[in-house]
Amino acid sequence: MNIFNDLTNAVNRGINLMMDREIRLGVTGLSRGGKTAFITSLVNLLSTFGEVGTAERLPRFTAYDAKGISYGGLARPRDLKVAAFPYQNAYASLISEPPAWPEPTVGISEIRLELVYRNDDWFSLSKKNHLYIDIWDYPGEWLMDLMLLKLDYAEFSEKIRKRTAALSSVTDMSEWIKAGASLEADKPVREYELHRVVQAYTSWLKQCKEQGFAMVVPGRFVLPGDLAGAPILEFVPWVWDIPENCGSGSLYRTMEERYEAYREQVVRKFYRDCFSGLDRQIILIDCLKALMGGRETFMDINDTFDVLLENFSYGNSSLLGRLFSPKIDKVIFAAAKADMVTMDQYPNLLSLLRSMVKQASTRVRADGSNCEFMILSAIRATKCMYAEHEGKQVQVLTTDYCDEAPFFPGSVPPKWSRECMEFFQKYFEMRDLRPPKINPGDVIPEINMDILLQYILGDKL
Ligand SMILES: Nc1nc2c(ncn2[C@@H]2O[C@H](COP(=O)(O)OP(=O)(O)OP(=O)(O)O)[C@@H](O)[C@H]2O)c(=O)[nH]1
Ligand SMILES: [Mg+2]
Repeated sequence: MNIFNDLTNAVNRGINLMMDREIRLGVTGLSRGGKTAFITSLVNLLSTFGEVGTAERLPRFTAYDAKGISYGGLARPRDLKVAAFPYQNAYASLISEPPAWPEPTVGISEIRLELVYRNDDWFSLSKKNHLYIDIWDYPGEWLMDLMLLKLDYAEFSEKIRKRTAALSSVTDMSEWIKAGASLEADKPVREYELHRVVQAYTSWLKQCKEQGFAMVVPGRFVLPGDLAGAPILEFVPWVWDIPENCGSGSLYRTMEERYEAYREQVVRKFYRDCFSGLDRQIILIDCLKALMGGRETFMDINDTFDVLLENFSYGNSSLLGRLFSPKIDKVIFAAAKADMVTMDQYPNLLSLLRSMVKQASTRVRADGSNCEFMILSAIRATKCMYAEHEGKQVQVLTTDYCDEAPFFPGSVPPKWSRECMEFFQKYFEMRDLRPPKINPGDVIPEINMDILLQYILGDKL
């Protein structure tokens, strides 16, 4: 029965792919980058398709009216073993009193939605077409692990060794470096001693994460999920001299085996589950946070996305290609949480985003993918208004909370420079905004989601 179901699924998927009736949308973003907020808002919007007022709410999603789209409901997920994306919980927390942001994600989940739209082909018997949108959510901490796919244990160790040199003045790594130096790589593993070093290394990774660094690997060390306490997480990069005779059974070889097992059984599986076969990709970047973190964190994000995107397959998707080697034919880089700045800062924010992902986006484009940039807020927590200041009209932000006065957060530089960054760090007011107040049943307020919908769905309908 199972084999029959699997076969039916595979055949259905094949037909959907050939008919171009499926979009596998990859939502890519670091921890706290806004992935869950984005998916929640997207599902919320799609579920209003067909209702009165939707076209007016999404004026730049021109395909909506042109194709008479309506929401077809939740579709059968592709993988029945994966948890369902907790949309109802996320929406419930947004409309609760007081409203709360969706919880940080601790595992993988999937949601598959169906859209129904008018079939204008004169030769077709059916008047309706169906488009399935498949989205996966996951903890941002695990995303960085994708870079390990291309590194063996020695290369991984070398990468971390270089990082320790680069970050020695901005993070404190003395504990694990010192503890690790007393390990004997050519002797049999002594689990208790190794465990102490693993813990110290994990504390350093957590510190890096808190300081806003993106390259925190292995990601499962900071968020182990169901692997907590498993031996597969008991290794550290070897950043010390390697003795000549590290035979089988030695500490070095044992850690190498564990790293390889981690790479194959954890990271490759994660990649297969969440990222293989993507058609379209949205890359969410929190530019303001990166800039606030200082030069090293800003550069770190830049380098990180460059390395990360190497793991995806970009290019034009032909009919057969869709079936046998799917490629991402459209990528959108979005500066997330744009509601944290006033509208007059949007051009600068966009320009900052472009400068941050210059290398990565150039490569994506060179591979033949269509590539766009935009500013976005999936869950808009502020409104931009005019207020009088020293006799002039200036833009300010207001929130739904009457205990919060209108404020001007500050200006955003159009690109990175030391002076601009220092000015930004000193004067920009980066508030922890509370979510907007949403009445039950109301649509989640957002910025530019209609542009995004037109870009990712417009040509598929
Ligand atoms: N102002 C504003 N804040 C946002 C928006 N989207 C997300 N946030 C903030 O960013 C935080 C993280 O958003 P999430 O969507 O949970 O981020 P994530 O990428 O899913 O994070 P992980 O699950 O940890 O990987 C939220 O709790 C909000 O504080 C937005 O559109 N506007
Ligand atoms: Mg999340």
